[in-house]
Amino acid sequence: MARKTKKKAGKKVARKISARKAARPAGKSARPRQEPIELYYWATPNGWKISIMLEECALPYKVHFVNIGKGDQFKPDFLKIAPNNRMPAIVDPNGPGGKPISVFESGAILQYLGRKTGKFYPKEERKRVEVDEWLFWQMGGLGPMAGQAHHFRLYAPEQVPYAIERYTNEVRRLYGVLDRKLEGRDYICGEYSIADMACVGWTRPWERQGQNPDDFTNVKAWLARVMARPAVVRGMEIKPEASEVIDATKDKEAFKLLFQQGAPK
Ligand SMILES: N[C@@H](CCC(=O)N[C@@H](CS)C(=O)NCC(=O)O)C(=O)O
Repeated sequence: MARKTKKKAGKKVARKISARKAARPAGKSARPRQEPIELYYWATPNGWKISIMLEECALPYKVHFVNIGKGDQFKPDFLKIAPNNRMPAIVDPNGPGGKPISVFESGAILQYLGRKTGKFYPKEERKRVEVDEWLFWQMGGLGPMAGQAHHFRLYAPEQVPYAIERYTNEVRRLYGVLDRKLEGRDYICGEYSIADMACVGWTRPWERQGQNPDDFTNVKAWLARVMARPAVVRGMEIKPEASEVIDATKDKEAFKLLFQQGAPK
């Protein structure tokens, strides 16, 4: 279990998580020490992808909460590493050539960490292509469509039946695609990979997307399998202080910020 310490710096809360120290076989030279990866995160399906991967790889990391309900995603310092003003993002102090690198877009971060560690991202080209296909399927399909379903079903200030129907149906279609892919497999691409990590947070809230998991028995079993992994549980447990969390369905300012281009010009 990763050791956790918490410190408060003004309004920001950072959490430092150190990796489990693997016992080094006698006679093996020490690898350069991995300094903690800086994780810019909020507890959402896209944020979880990265906290799960960091936990699965037992990499040391430090969490910077990007409070998207309060507009942290528009702060100039954050935009330097995440020009799309969306979290997650990371800064790896031990990037290529031993120099720091920042990465934004959750799919790119998963691939980067997979290449860096050699874990959960196969090296063999055919297998890697398959993982990429399902990662991009999540990035371009399941994530955006489920996000729109959440928006129109739960957050939109007015009921738009056309949009609710369109996105609920599209998510249903995508669940069907995933269900067929999972037939006879424990994980999306056979072995557990970054494709599973990308999808789990987006299928967990199936209820909010108007779906019935009993219609997709392979997805239901896979979700239970992935959710039972201790690293997934730890990755999804990382939460800001309750007082920092704003419910955009109830808070008008947060709603404007998130959904009505409330970003400072
Ligand atoms: N394609 C991006 C999407 C990231 C994204 O949409 N993040 C959301 C939270 S899940 C966010 O930062 N929202 C802030 C906002 O909408 O202003 C990725 O996968 O990294």
